[in-house]
Amino acid sequence: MAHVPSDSVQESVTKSPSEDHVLPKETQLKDFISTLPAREGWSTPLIQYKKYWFRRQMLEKILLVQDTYKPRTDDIILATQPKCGTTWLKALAFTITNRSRYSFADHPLLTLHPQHVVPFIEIRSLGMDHIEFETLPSPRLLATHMPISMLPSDTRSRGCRIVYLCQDPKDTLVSRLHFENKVVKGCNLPMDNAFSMFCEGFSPYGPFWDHCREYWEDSLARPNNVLFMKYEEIMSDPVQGVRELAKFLGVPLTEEEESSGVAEEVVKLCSFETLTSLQVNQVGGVDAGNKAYLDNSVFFRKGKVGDWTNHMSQEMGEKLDSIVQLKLQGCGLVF
Ligand code: PAP
Repeated sequence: MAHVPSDSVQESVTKSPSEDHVLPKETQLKDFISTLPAREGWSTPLIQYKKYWFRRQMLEKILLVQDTYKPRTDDIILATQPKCGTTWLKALAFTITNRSRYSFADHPLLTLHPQHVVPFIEIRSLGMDHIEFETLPSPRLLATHMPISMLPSDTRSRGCRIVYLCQDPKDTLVSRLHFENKVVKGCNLPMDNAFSMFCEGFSPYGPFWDHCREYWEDSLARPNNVLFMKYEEIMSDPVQGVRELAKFLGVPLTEEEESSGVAEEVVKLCSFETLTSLQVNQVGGVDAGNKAYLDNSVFFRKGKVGDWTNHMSQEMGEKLDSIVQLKLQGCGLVF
């Protein structure tokens, strides 16, 4: 019988939903979520669950997928915090893992948005109304923004492979602010407010540093299962990034592929320039509810490292850097 934790909010901060209770039905879930701390500031209020902040709908889904998503050993999970390069990672991983099926001249990404080709575990993906995970053929390529500690525990026991992509927090914040203001009708959040909230660890799926740190530490403990990548590193040597991804995903580039320039082809197809030149990524979109409309084009803005300098002061950048540095102290992860 499904039930929600009855004791207190505190319980939700210390125990995992998959650990100690059968998952609640949706109405019970809503009741449970209404007992959690909520805070306004972003375009919609965020709810705190186990130190992380989520939109209500996301949290409902996160709790539900503990029950509905059954990890398979060969699942590949692309994990990011929002605005850290999800779209790019989806394009790269999809192209790499499907390269024996599709030619570059007639590739699905020429007519499908990268967000369409890899479904999120906990979010209704752009262009996909309902995904029956069980019906997807193996190996499944899936995406998530969930912290690693909130992935169903079977992802670990079954040895699923996880690729985590993170990005400099300053650029992530800038990207987040633009996205929020563009997607949500009537939202016009100023940078100063967004900056203060982000620095407090109050952002969708934040605190930023805890999300990165969890994946980072797991990548050190389980290097064959968790690959930790940085947006800036792929950007500075994308061919090497493709090689690294292919190797980790169990489909390393062959000598023949190396000499025929397959990695370069992958990089070119998935580049910001190519993707933004395609009609599918320029027009259309979906109503995401809650006054939000997701244009296909909204996932492509600048695609540049260091754009933060155009949107916040040097002092703000230094302040955020020092907060993140302090929070990540001792774990070896630096930005
Ligand atoms: P999501 O987490 O909401 O799915 P995500 O894809 O992480 O969004 O964020 C979009 C960012 O990735 C944008 O960054 P910007 O706002 O700083 O410009 C977007 O431009 C960038 N992006 C999208 N596609 C690519 C790509 N092919 N190469 C590099 N960056 C990309």
